[in-house]
Parts: sequence; C-alpha cells; structure tokens
Amino acid sequence: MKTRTTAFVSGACLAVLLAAGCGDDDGTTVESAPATTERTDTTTLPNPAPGMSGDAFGLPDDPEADAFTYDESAVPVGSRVDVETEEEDGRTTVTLSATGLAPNRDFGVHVHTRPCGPQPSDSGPHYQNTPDPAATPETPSTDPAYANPQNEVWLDITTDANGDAQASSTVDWTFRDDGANSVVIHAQHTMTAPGEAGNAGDRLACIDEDF
Ligand SMILES: [Cu+2]
Repeated sequence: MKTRTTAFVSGACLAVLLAAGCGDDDGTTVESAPATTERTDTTTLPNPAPGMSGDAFGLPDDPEADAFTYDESAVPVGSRVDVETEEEDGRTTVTLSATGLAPNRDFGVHVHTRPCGPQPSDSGPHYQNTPDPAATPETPSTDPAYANPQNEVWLDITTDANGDAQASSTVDWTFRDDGANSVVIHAQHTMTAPGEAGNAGDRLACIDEDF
C-alpha cells in the first residue's frame, strides 16, 4: 500500500516536471544554461553599421565586400555607400548616399550592366533602357540620343568637406530582369557632348547591386 502511494506520487511528479519542473527544493540541480557558451562569435560588428545602412568599400579581393574600391585615395577602404531603388507606377527612383569618400571632389556615378569584378572594366557598359544600336562591347554608346540621364541612370555627386554626398534619379521605366547589376563611381562628372556622352573618366569603385 505504501509503495503504491510512492509510485503514484512519483508519476505525478514526472508529469508536472514535463510542464513546469519538479523537486524545486534543490535549486543546485538546475542546469539550463550551456547554450550561452556557444554564442561568443555573435559580437562581430553588424553590416550595415549603426547610423549608415549599405555597404563598406573593400578591396577587390575581399570576399566579404559588396562594394569595391580600385582607388583608395578617392574611395577609401571602409568608406560607405548605400543604394536604394524604388519602383512605382512604371517609374524607377535610384538614390545613392555615400560617406567617407575624398572630400570636395566630383564623381560620376552610373548604373552598369554587369556585376563588379577584380578589374574596373568587369562591370560592363551603362545600363540603357533603349540600347544604342551602334554600341558594341568594344565601343560603348557615346551618342547623346542614348547616353543621357533619361535613358540611363546617372547619379553624379560632389562630396562635401566630410566626403559625404547624396544623389537621386528618377526615370520613366523599370529595369529589365538581371539587366543591371552594379553602380560604378567614376573620376569626374559625366560628359554629355556627342562622341563623349556618358564618359566620366576612370572607374574608381563599384557596388554590386541587384536591380
Ligand atoms: Cu559609368
């Protein structure tokens, strides 16, 4: 009779244990915290860092980076860029914010067709809504009828004393799927005359962007 009662109590205790714990008269047996010892690697800095969304520029061989500098004096490693794209009613607005670039200087900025790569030329020509029929891979469009900021996305900037700048462009079309894959920062503002339209000097940096 007594052993049966003991067995009953033990069973009841087991049932309660599943829900809320049992035998709480001995707190030293509680061991529920080993999981916290596995989390020491979560202290790495978030990307984006607080205060600035987007990507930090790294060197072209940095596997962690989504933005690459080919000229560290103009676009230092660790300077930051954010590209936002908004499509609404068949129109597209692209906004660029950069911080920490070389101060007080002009840059040309465009949306390009191919992803960034180790070489500045890897990002290919400018994305055009209506492609210039005269353009070839060797001779990109320089016809102002096609190489203009209505048919391409231009985001030229001039940095302030801190190296910060913003630009925004709205066009009356949307990107073709996988047609545009990067934003390239060039050495000077974009030219517009026939034969040189769209040129903006050397490619200093590139941002991978999935438009
Ligand atoms: Cu460009």
